[in-house]
Amino acid sequence: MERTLILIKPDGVQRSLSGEILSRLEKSGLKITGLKLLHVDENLAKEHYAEHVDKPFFGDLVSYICSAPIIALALSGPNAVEKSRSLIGTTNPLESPPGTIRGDYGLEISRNLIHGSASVDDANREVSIFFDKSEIIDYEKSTDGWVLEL
Ligand code: D4T
Repeated sequence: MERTLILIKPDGVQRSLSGEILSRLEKSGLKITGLKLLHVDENLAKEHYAEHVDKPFFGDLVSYICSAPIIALALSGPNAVEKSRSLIGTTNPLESPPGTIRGDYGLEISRNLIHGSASVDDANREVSIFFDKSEIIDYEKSTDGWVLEL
């Protein structure tokens, strides 16, 4: 089953939106298979955002993600990457439609509340950065057959 990495960024946690965001993701049918609160250090932030190292916003991005605790979660399900990205919305909250997490709760690109892996390859890399294998739990729910045609 496909898996993706979601981060509820420091602004999401500080604004007490963690429950709301988790609830939206969970209600989609995607399954929480990893979950933790952590304070990202500079090394982890630089590894996670390595693709942006040459961008002008890189320094601010690293200090923002390190500024307060975040919640990391692994979500599993068919097309988990694409589905969660559609629930999250576009990078800039101003352009993100109502009904998306960023569209409903964000105002600025540099405070966009949540990260979701952009591709399956990114997801595999990012899940392994944030979670040890032993922290990912695949399990069945009695409702699986009501979410998916098994
Ligand atoms: P993440 O990676 O946080 O899920 O965001 P996206 O996948 O939607 O967007 P991204 O990788 O292009 O950007 C990563 C991160 O950088 C912030 N950002 C981005 C910023 O502060 N200023 C900018 O001009 C851009 C393009 C927002 C998300």
